[in-house]
Parts: sequence; C-alpha cells; structure tokens
Amino acid sequence: MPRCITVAAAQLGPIQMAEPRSVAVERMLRLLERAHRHGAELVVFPELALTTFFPRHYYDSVEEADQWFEAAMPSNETEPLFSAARHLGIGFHLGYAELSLEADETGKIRRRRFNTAILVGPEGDLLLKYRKIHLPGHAAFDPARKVQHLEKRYFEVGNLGFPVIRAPMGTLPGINMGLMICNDRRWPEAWRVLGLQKVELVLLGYNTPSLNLEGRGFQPHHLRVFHSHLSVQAGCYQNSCFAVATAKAGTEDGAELFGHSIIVNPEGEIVAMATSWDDEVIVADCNLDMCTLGRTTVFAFEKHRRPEHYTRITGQTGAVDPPVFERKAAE
Ligand code: CDT
Repeated sequence: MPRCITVAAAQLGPIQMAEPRSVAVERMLRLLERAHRHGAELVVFPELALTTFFPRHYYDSVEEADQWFEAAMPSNETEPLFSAARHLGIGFHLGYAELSLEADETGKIRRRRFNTAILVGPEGDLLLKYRKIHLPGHAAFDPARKVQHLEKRYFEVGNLGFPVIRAPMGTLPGINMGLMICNDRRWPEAWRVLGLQKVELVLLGYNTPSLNLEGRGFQPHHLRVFHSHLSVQAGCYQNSCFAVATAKAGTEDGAELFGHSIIVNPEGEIVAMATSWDDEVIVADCNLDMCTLGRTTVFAFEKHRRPEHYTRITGQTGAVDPPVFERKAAE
C-alpha cells in the first residue's frame, strides 16, 4: 500500500489593517471546509495568517505592536478554527505572531515575541511548534524605504531549532513533518537540517512583497516568484521531500504580496499552484514513497555527505575573501 496523504495550501488574500481577527478566522473556516470537500487531510495556512503583515508598519515602541500578537493559542478568537478542524478530522498549520512570558537565555522571565507556526493534529493535539529563525528586514525605521520590513524590530530569533516530528496524519500512522517560515525557504541550511531528520513533508507559510523594496536596484516581478519557487523546488529535490508553501496574496495596506502558493514533490516538480491573488485552496495527493528514491541514491546522506568539509557552514556567518592568486616566480 503506498503511503499517501492529500494536502492543501489554503492561500489567503489580503487582510487589511482594519480587519479584525474574526474576519480572518471566518475566511479560514471557509477555506478549511473547501479543502475538506476536496479531500484534504492536512491544510496549511500562511505566515502571520490572522492579521495584516504588520511588520510593514512602524511603532515607536515595540509594545505598541502587541495588538498584532497572540498571547494564547487557541484564544477565544482562534478556537473556532481548532474546533472546526477537529470536527472535520483534519490537521492544520497556522502562522501567527506569538507573545509569550518565558525565561530568556539569562534565565530572566520576560515578554518575548516570535514569528511562530504550529502544526495541529486531526484530534487537536499540538504536534509541533516552530519560531522563525531567519528574520529578514531591519530593526530601525528606514527612511529610504517606501514600505518598511521590521521583522528584526518586532521578533526575536526563534529558539526552537528546525524541528521535525513523526506523527499520525490522514490515514497514515506516521509522517515525518517539519516546519519553516517564509524567508527560511531561501536558506539551504534550513532545508538540510530538516532533511537530516528524514523530513518527508515540509510545511511553510509566507508573505512576500511583489517588489524588492530595499531600494538597491530593480528586480522584475516574475523573478521574485521564480526565486521563491526555485528555493522550495531545490529544497524538496535536495532533501527528497514534499513541501506545501502557502502565501498571503494581493494588495494589503497598499503593498502587494505575490501569492503563487505551491505544492512540490521530491523530484522538485510543482504539482499544484495557486493562480489567484485571493483566498484559494490548492490540493495535491502526495505519495510519500516518492521520498525513497532520492534518499537511497543521489542524496543517500549517510553514504555521500562530507561534513568534515562543511565546517564553514557553522563556523562563520559572513563570507570571507579568498586568497588572491599570485604567479610564482620562475625558478
Ligand atoms: N516574510 C518574509 O520573510 N518575507 C521575506 C521578504 C524579504 S524582503 C525583506 C521573504 O524572504 O520572502
């Protein structure tokens, strides 16, 4: 019997600043029902799915932005999502801004803010939590930018590593599932850490602007989508896994997000793609046995990896200059 699961990306159209969580949750409930009607057993919602992508807005004090964070999950506002998923017997992935009271590295208990994703099982169990590690953008207001990207201001770097769990999902007694969030998808290190835990299905949400807003040069719109897809397709191929990559799409508070949610197989092929910039469900049947070929041949890690030659990967952050070639004087 092949190991199959039907998965869905539940892309969200824009959520404006003025729209309360109840509106987003209501839309997500409709998407959950639609995904269920299409046979989905696991539904993936985007990064920061409950609100507008608020890191584009500057607040003098970080506390002023707390209105965008969830101090409890589930809360009164998000509980309908949990009960609907339980009722339908489907698992789901949800991205949100997390406000937690917990000890930091020094042992001090304080309010901490993370860009977080959770994976919830079909019976309502919290299977996995991930806090975003690669935080793009900047921490201070940047007057050169038309639109801010203040993730480094509002979030701490995630402290849960890149986790993978084997848990029941759909009709299968165990699937190895891992999480990353948005910008993480561009970093091969993130994929490899999941791959080294035999991940079979990577779930990720994203909010990516259609334009490069850093003001350092023009990047055509189609290349922005290409780079996103390229990253997910390469990650899946090189780690012999499936991925569901779900976007927030459309024009949100005047800023455009490019959508193009995809489901990718271990050959790196896109097997489903969203075509609207609105709420949309895409579905794919994933035969997890497809993960075996890559991981027993070209990417049989235990046979072919050479970690002794990869020490730069964990030993340094920025790139260093190579030695400069000098022609040896003739003897
Ligand atoms: N949300 C997120 O991580 N977005 C980034 C945009 C980078 S622009 C500063 C991304 O990599 O898609």
